[in-house]
Order: sequence, then structure tokens, then C-alpha cells
Amino acid sequence: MKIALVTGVTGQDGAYISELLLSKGYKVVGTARRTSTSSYWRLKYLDLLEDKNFILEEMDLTDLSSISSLLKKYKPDEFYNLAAQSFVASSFISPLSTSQITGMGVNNILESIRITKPDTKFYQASTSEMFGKAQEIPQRETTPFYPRSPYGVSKLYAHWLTVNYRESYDMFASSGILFNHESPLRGLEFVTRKITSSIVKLKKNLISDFQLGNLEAKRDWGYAKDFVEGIYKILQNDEPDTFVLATGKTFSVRDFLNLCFDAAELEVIWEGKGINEKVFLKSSGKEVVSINKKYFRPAEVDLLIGDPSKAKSKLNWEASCSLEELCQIMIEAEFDFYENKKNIFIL
Ligand code: NAP
Ligand code: F7E
Repeated sequence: MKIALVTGVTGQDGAYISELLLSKGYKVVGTARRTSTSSYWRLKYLDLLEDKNFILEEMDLTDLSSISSLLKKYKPDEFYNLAAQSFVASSFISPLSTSQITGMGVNNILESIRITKPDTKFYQASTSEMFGKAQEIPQRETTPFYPRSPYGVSKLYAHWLTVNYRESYDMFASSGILFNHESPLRGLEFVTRKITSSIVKLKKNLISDFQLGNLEAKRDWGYAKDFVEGIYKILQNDEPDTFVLATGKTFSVRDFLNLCFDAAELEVIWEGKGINEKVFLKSSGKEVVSINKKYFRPAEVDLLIGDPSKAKSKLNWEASCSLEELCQIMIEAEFDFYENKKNIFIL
């Protein structure tokens, strides 16, 4: 039985890839850091904690010894590093801890693997945020990087380190440059889940309105379940390499909001411009969305659109879910969270 170690197992991708690996017959060692309040809602949602081949262990990316001891204990065949301080906005508030976790943390892993079990295949969760102020449209593996946040800079360090360990020590160290991918298990602080959760709360009369930041930013948004299949394929490739995973289409935050209102069957009217722009319900005339400057970032990433052709030709991977379908999936799951009272604590 193959053993996979998955860091960031309490997060969106960590939970989904664990589910995928278990379905393929792996033993999965999922690692989580100690927190005062348990954050296992995604693991419970996917029923992972009951699986006899799923083991939960404590590990912090900033602590080399916690990584080394798990490598020695389990000797994993594959190591998926999905842990990070992953919220771009928070990286401006806490740039140093972001660089210690998201950047240096990867150095801790790579050194541990090199010293302890160098034949472990390693996956690094790189990001389209490394393209930042995009130097080319669409962005591909060869596009020059220009990160626009402490998060993007930290991820770029980790990305090059992964390439460097591959080239210096002949390790199977691969990097997936993933564009935004979303799901019902996305954290509530990210704009997609904030929108789906708020729209369903509006429909249930639990809130009267909500606020957003920059509606003009464009993202290449895919479905997380598609993307973890791609992550898995990256480690099954014959050679370690770098791959872009993206849908190849881009939409603005405004587009995403409109598609979600459609999915929730709410007709809306837009009025005003810029910071004074507002959204009203057609049925009642009630204001439901306004703009708040506090959600703008010190530096924005305006336009991301990926070119996934290398992943298509070498891995036979492509995104299958349209943005309309993704909005539908997320809105339906949001209603389900209420109606079946499953995971009500995440609302
Ligand atoms: P996420 O939901 O924010 O999950 C991040 C995980 O990292 C959580 O389990 C978190 O644990 C853990 N973590 C944070 N600090 C840690 C530390 N010091 N030690 C150990 N674990 C720590 O992120 P995601 O959306 O699943 O993304 C997975 C990975 O892909 C991340 O590295 C992210 O940066 C990257 N990525 C994501 C996207 C995307 O669109 N989702 C795109 C490109 C790249 P807690 O629960 O304790 O906070
Ligand atoms: O912002 C704008 C915001 O926080 C998307 C992470 O997974 O993907 C994610 O990073 C856009 C930005 O994700 C609000 O300014 C407007 O332009 O959902 P987000 P992100 O920054 O793209 C990449 C690929 C990662 O690697 C990251 O880990 O939406 N926006 N109004 C807002 N964003 C938020 N969060 N909240 C708002 O109210």
C-alpha cells in the first residue's frame, strides 16, 4: 500500500486530495498544526476521520523536527505540500509569518526529505499569484514572474527552491502553478465563498446586505475537485516538472457575483459607479451589496488567465467544470448546509 503524506489537510485542497488518494487505495497521513479550536469541518464533511486508512498527525511547517519525525515514522512514497498561510489579504497584515510558513516552511520540508528519505516524490503548491502583475497573456510555465503580495513573493521563493532541489539533488520535486480553484469547502474569507454564503444568507433573511472590495479583478476560476486530480497526475508523471493548471478562461468578481445571483434565482439591478456602486434586489428595491474600501489590497493582481496546454498534452489533464456550473454547485451546497444542518458551524 502506497503512503502519501498530505500537509494542510484541514484546508480545502488537503481534504479533497486525501479523499482522492484514499479512493485510489493509498494510506494517507494528513498533518495539521495544533490550534486551540479544532478546524476539522472539511474532514468531517468528507467523512475522512472514519476512514481506517486515514491517519491524522500533528505537524507545523515552521518546525523542522516535526516534519523530520513524521518522515522517519511513515517513510511516505509521496509528499503533497498543501499547507500555507494562503490568504493574500492577510499576507499584507502578517508578511513575516507568511514568509516563515509559506516560504521558509518549504525549505524545512525539502531539507527533511533530502536528509531523511530523498526518494520521496514531493509536490509543491505553487500559485498564479506568482505571476501577479502579469507579464504575458495567457500565463504559462515560461512566463516571467512578478508577485504583488508577501504571499506571492513567499510562494515564488518556495517554487524556485523546489526547482533547485530537483536540479541540485536529483529529487523528484514537482511544482503545480495552480490558478484559483473554488468549491463549497473554500474558506469563507475568499471572495467566491463569501459571495455564495452571503447570497444564501440574504435569501434566508439572515442578513440584509453585504460588502465587497474590487469588483474589476479578473481571475481564472476552476473547481477544486478537478484541480486535485491534476495535482495527483503531476506526481504520477515520469519526470519531476512544473505545470500550470488552469481553465484558460477569465472572469471578473462582478461576473462571479452576477452568476451567483442567477444561480440563487435572485434578479438584481446595478446602480452607481466605482466606490459608490450598489446592487439592489429587483423584487423589493432593497440594497444588498455595496463597496467597502477596506476590502481593497495595497497592490492588486488585475488579470489572471492561465494556459493549461502543457498539462493537457503531458498529463492528459483539463478542467471540466464551467464557471456557471461552479456557481451552481457552490450555491446549492450552501442551501444544503442549512437545510440538512450538515456542518452548520461553518456558516
Ligand atoms: P487553505 O484552505 O487555506 O488551507 C491551508 C492549510 O494550511 C490549512 O490546513 C492550514 O491549517 C494549513 N497551515 C497553515 N499554516 C500552517 C503551518 N504553520 N503548519 C502547518 N499547516 C499550516 O488553502 P487551499 O485553498 O486548500 O490551498 C492549498 C494550497 O494551495 C496552499 O498552499 C495554497 O497557498 C495553494 N494554492 C491555492 C490555490 C486556490 O485557489 N485554492 C491556488 C494556488 C495555490 P489551519 O486549518 O490550521 O489554518
Ligand atoms: O480574491 C477581490 C480581491 O481572496 C480574489 C488564494 O487561494 O487564489 C486565492 O487568492 C479577488 C481579488 O483570492 C473581495 O481583491 C473583491 O482580486 O478570493 P480572493 P486571491 O487573492 O485570488 C490564489 C491563486 C492563491 O494562491 C491564494 O492562496 O477578489 N475581492 N472583494 C475580494 N476578495 C476578498 N477576499 N474579499 C472581498 O470582499
